[in-house]
Amino acid sequence: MSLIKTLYFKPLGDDRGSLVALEGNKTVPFDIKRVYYIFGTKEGVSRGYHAHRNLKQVAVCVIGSCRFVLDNGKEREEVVLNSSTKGIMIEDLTWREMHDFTPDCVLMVLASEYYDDSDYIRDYQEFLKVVND
Ligand code: T46
Repeated sequence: MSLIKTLYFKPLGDDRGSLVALEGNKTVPFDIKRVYYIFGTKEGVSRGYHAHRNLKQVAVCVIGSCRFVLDNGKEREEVVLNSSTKGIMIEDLTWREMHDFTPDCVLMVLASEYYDDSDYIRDYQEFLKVVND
């Protein structure tokens, strides 16, 4: 099974333009406790390089694009996010890296938990130990 789980959001368009609605436990498969967005990423900068012990997230590039790398300790896959109607699901215990941000990129992330610094695993060797134990 692929590591990349893509979610497609139906645009509710009319002749004025488009609208996408994301609802917890409906379009997004968890209760949404937090929303954050990443923008103004400098050229050549990569972000992420961590995993979470207990956090599910959906990431959508609402403007521009960036490339995600997901790694479960056994496989590594990548996907370009470049559409406001397409998102990816990021499960617990998945190492993530984000690269190739376009200057206009606005990456929106919906999260199942409140921010908790202690939930982060920032060392790749520690991540491998946790997933392989
Ligand atoms: C993830 C990827 C996709 C907060 O105070 N609250 C928050 O909710 C978040 C997400 C971050 N912060 C603070 C912590 C740092 O001082 O904002 C600063 C930047 O966060 P970080 O370096 O963790 O950013 P990224 O882009 O490396 O990672 C973020 C999320 O933290 C992470 O959970 O999955 O985006």
